[in-house]
Amino acid sequence: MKKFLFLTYLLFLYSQAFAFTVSPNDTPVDSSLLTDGQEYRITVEGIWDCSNDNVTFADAEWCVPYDETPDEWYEYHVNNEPPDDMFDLMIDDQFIDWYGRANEQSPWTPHTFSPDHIYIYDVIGNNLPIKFKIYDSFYGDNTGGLTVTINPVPEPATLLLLGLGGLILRKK
Ligand SMILES: [Ca+2]
Ligand SMILES: [Ca+2]
Ligand SMILES: [Ca+2]
Repeated sequence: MKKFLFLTYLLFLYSQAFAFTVSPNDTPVDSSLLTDGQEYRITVEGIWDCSNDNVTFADAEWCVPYDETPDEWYEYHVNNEPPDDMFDLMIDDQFIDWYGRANEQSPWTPHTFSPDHIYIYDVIGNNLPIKFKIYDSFYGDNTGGLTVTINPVPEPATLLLLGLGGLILRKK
């Protein structure tokens, strides 16, 4: 029983996901340290108001112009050149292809619009924090923000089941 409690405690420590808000301003936000070699899934959710001339709202990857139908989200490349995506949520000063999905049954695919504005990106920890920043040409007219959650992979629930399975096998 003691072993089980200790294992549960370890899993609890291991499963510490962290979540924070990235505001659309000039100041990057650092995550906590990511364990070296550990895989993590970054999930970002939400929209923010960018108020630039021909765009009002953006999520982590796509944006929508105020003078068009609200569901016509599109990609706005700086100087019309990918991969510099205006309003993107950048990781460590890099533009990335956030993975989206058309609905909950669809697989996550790179640079796909998510109607629920949830996107993911998997990374391997290297004992450093990850730097998040929203890209914009003018920050003074922005409001809102994006919520970032970082979870170790596999999910803690899977780890708990694996741990229990190991204990049961050992008792046999
Ligand atoms: Ca702006
Ligand atoms: Ca983009
Ligand atoms: Ca992008």
